Amino acid sequence: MAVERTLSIIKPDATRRNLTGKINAKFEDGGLRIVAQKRVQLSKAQAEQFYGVHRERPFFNDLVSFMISGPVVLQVLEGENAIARNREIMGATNPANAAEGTIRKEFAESIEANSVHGSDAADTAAQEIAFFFAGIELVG
Ligand code: IDP
Ligand code: MG
Repeated sequence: MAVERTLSIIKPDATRRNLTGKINAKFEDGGLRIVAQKRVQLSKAQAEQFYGVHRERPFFNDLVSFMISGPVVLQVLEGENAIARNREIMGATNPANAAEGTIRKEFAESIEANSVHGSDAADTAAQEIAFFFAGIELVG
């Protein structure tokens, strides 16, 4: 196993309900370290670019509106197998399918307002981290 970094976003449904600390505890209890974190309001252009891979999907416009409906917490998580590990801690995209104890099972409101984003592979993790963080912000 290798130490990896992955991008996490605590989404507006969760920041609105003051769940940042509870979600961070899931990451830390799951063996991941939060090595960078900042709370921001995304612009429409940033959300569209970030989710550009989903541009042709029917839910794209709603997803962008949701992601700019309130502040998000951008994070870099680090640990052994962090990319896959974070996806396990998050749970399935649709909370109806998420396993017991996962963030989405416990906190998600819907398939769209599902509380967290996590990178899905090494290349997207590197791209997504670089999209939101400068090298100087990553101290490990
Ligand atoms: P992921 O976040 O589990 O990687 P993706 O398929 O990459 O899931 O979708 C990105 C985000 O788009 C999801 O987290 C969710 O917020 C939203 N989304 C995905 N599928 C649907 C859908 O069928 N309806 C509404 N929103 C969706
Ligand atoms: Mg995804």
